[in-house]
Amino acid sequence: MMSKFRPGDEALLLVVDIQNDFCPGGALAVPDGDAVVPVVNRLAAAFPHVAMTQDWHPIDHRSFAVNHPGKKPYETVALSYGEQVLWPVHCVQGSDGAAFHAKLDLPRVEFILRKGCRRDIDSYSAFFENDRRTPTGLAGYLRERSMTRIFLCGLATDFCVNFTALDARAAGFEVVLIDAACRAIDLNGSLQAAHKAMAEAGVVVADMSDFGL
Ligand code: VGL
Ligand code: ZN
Repeated sequence: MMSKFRPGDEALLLVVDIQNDFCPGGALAVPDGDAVVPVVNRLAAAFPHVAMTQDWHPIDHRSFAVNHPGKKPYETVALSYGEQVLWPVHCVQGSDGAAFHAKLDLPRVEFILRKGCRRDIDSYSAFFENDRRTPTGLAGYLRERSMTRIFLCGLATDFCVNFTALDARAAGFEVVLIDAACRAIDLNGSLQAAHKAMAEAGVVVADMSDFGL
């Protein structure tokens, strides 16, 4: 079969936040989130370089509704850097919920980026925290490794994957979204908005056959 993409040394598969809390039964379950696990396992075999992100919050994190008296999950608050959705407690540092899904089988992962570690700033994007200014170091890592293209999969399409894709484009990387290996939270039309924003930013959408899979 012809494959449209032949990821080489310049390409990274970035596996976003496939953690227990984002899978069915977890604290912030993404519908059907665990369905991406076997797809990502297959996909990773087509990539020389694979990295992962891990949402990794302290228990007193400002994105948790319980840390805002009177507020409920999925309401929003104004924080110093702008509007922030309040989430159920999820991906607490060191908890089972923060662990990667047990069926992920990615022995060649080279790099794990933990994000959302600062109490006062959430971090959807793997490049910048939600203040849009505090870098995570990922852009520097990619540049130092001479990687120019990032292929994205994981959870959730409309939050962490979307913000990562947009920041990657803004930083000058080519970005390919592998839709079949992503699932969304879809809060108030956020999935449609994310697809539109990514398309406008020049994110290319791929399916599994593009990798000969
Ligand atoms: C995420 C909400 C809160 C994600 C992380 O991984 O998309 N969403 N924290
Ligand atoms: Zn989070």
